[in-house]
Amino acid sequence: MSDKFIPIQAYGKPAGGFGSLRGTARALTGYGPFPALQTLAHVNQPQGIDCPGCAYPDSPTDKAVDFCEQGAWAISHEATPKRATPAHFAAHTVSELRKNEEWQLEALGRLTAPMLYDRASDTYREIEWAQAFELAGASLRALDCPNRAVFYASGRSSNEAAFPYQLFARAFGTNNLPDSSNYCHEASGDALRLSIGVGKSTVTREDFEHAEAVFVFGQNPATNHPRMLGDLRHAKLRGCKIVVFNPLLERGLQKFTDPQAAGELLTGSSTPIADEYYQVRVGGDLAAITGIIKALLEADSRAPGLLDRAFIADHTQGFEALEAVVRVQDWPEIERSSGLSRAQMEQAAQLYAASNATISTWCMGLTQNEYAVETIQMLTNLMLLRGNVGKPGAGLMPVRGHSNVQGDRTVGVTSRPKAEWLQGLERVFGFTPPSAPGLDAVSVIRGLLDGSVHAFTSLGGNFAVAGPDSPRVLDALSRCKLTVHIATKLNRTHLYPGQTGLLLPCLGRTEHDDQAGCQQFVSVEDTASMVHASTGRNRPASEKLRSEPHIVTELARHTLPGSTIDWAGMGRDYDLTRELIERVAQGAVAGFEQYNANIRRKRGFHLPNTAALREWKTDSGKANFAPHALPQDGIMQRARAVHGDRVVCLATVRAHRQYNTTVYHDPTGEVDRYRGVHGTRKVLFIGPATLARLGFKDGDTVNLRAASVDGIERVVEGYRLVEYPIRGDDVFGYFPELTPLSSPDLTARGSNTPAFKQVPILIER
Ligand SMILES: Nc1nc2c(c(=O)[nH]1)N[C@H]1C(S)=C(S)[C@@H](COP(=O)(O)OP(=O)(O)OC[C@H]3O[C@@H](n4cnc5c(=O)[nH]c(N)nc54)[C@H](O)[C@@H]3O)O[C@H]1N2
Ligand SMILES: Nc1nc2c(c(=O)[nH]1)N[C@H]1C(S)=C(S)[C@@H](COP(=O)(O)OP(=O)(O)OC[C@H]3O[C@@H](n4cnc5c(=O)[nH]c(N)nc54)[C@H](O)[C@@H]3O)O[C@H]1N2
Ligand SMILES: [Mo]
Repeated sequence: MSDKFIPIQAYGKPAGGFGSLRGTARALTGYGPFPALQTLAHVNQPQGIDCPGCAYPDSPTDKAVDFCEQGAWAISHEATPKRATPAHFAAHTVSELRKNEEWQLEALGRLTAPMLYDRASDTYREIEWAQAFELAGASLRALDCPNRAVFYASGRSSNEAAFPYQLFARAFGTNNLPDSSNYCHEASGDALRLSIGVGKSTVTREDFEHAEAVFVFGQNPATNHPRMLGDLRHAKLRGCKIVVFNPLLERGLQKFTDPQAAGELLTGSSTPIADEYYQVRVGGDLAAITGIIKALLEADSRAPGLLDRAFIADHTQGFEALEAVVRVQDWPEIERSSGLSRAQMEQAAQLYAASNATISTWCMGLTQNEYAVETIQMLTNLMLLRGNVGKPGAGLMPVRGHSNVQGDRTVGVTSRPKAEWLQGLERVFGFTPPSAPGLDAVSVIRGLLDGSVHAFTSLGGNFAVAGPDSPRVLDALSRCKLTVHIATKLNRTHLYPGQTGLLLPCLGRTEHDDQAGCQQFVSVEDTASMVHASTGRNRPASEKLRSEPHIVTELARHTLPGSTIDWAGMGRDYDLTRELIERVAQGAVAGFEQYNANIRRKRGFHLPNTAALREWKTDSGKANFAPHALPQDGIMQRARAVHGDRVVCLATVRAHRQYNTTVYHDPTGEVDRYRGVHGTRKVLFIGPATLARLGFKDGDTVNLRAASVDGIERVVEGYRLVEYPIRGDDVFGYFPELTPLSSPDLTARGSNTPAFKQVPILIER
């Protein structure tokens, strides 16, 4: 990234603190004297802007400041003064632009005008909006079947954009509505729906004030949900126990100085976060949780009273089956598979048993594994054993990524719609939507590779770079008849246009959205199911930008000329869209009654969570214990059977200075503060024992080759090995650069989430 190579240094300080304040200041100054500072004052405030950074809930009490360093970077990059103008595109062919790294594309700044790819000159050229819509509509109508088209959504768009988007796809005739959730928390939703009848968090931010223990699995909140660290710190100061499961010793989970707490900042003190830090193996959580359940059951049989028998009897089914499965798992196998000792799991069980209200949170460390659904169900089993669902201070909390990924799902963006939702669409709009499931993200990859997908539309995101096999998927996109990208910034996926290739620039969430003289606001749902308004204030980056709802509805109007749906109305009056969502949701999603009135309340409204109310919308009408034995086979075993025991397990993670595929350029060269990385992203963290076993040493430069079993070569070159305190054979590095090593065949069972944390690779000199 920068020419200056600063060696990797261990980060000895607590996370947060002045480093975080300095980082925030860099976000503000690195991009000039723009509206970002004013903008930040409104972030996550009532009547303000919802931070596009992450989906962590806002503070339920009034806080003058409720954003973080990472949010400041996300916002300052949207509010950048830099522009990727038509002149820039005229001066650089698409082939030239492809030579840029991700951060360089991002650094070009905001897109300013609608553009069409011109094959003869290999450039994107400005066109009129009306022409863009007509071209897209004509190409879509020319497809031989609606299922040739795909409508991808990244979870950053508002409900008011996502709702017409899914309506458009279905009125066009397809459920091909993959979303970033397919790459992310799909396994959480699948596991929870089967176990407790609802695929969302049962926890609200208030619960953190009452929890006696919080178990944090596979999550790095200092980088990805910094406001959560504030909640953990407060909980900790009250005496709540924090128990972490993570193969990496993440700094923020060890020690944290709250940059919003003046006392700690000035005295240089910090709060230790984790009471216990269990370094599980990658993919070892299933075994670790099995061990904790086993220890709990054993302790309860010695001294009864540790299980919530009344809850188990009244609210659950399947307890005996769970007991039977867990009883036959032996400790040596559990220890080997989890990477933890029996004593550690017994200790975790004791901490769990001593708490009367426990929250479990998790993120990508659990979902992007082959046995993700099984793992999350075992975690749910553990929580059910002590009635930790549906009481204050307790519950299950998948911590979502994109700021409105949950809302997009709620308003219908999914390739597997519920029958009630489709019935609602039929009732309100008078057409019969397709009922066959559509393609999820990984199935779209296959469809692109085998040529059965002909048209690709995206509402945000960086589809190809975010998913497995990116180089092949990018090439396949350029063989499409149509590509349409609705985006704020240029990214690599846009640089592989189809026969008709459109790039449509939209307003960001921070920007003032005026429709026919009337200011509009949008709504978003956070990970705790709070739906609240977001009102942009900044002057749009260009006069030619259109809002996402406008672009989506105009695309629909031009594609479906005979449609009786009021597309134009939804494009200019978001109250109408909310009214339509409310009507479709009747009988399908509870909580949208009086949407337009409630969204105008100070902090919006909460969508009720049936499991949190102990109503179980499952097949059995109870919370289901879903037992799973330890797997006898797995991605790593299969790869080792072909490539031998030099195969190691690569988990791809985020650095501090990035937002998914968006890599930020920090002028100081900082890449990943808490892991001590400066100057380069091409590092591979590796444990001392693995280094020795494979005959390498710290600092060696290596190539990484996927231990593929499908005969396809996947290689990245020029990585530096960094010795890091990792136990066992797991290695770690950054996505998106390492994503080309992932194969679409390696996914979580059932949910088809790519196993981005379990990529079998070989390290070569
Ligand atoms: N600033 C910033 N914020 C973000 C994002 C961003 O890129 N930048 N991305 C957003 C999105 S879309 C998402 S989904 C979230 C992602 O948030 P996280 O899930 O925190 O992100 P990752 O970097 O993927 O971190 C995964 C964590 O899991 C650990 N881990 C890996 N494998 C395993 C395992 O098998 N078991 C266990 N127990 N742990 C494991 C890793 O060591 C790491 O700490 O963040 C959201 N917020
Ligand atoms: N190897 C590996 N791969 C992963 C992961 C991993 O941990 N490891 N994590 C996965 C996860 S959890 C996720 S969620 C996916 C993310 O996958 P995506 O959501 O597809 O990717 P992003 O990088 O978030 O998308 C960034 C782009 O969104 C556009 N954008 C930004 N803001 C807006 C807006 O307001 N409106 C519109 N229309 N466009 C906007 C910009 O053009 C920007 O370039 O990546 C997945 N890929
Ligand atoms: Mo995500």
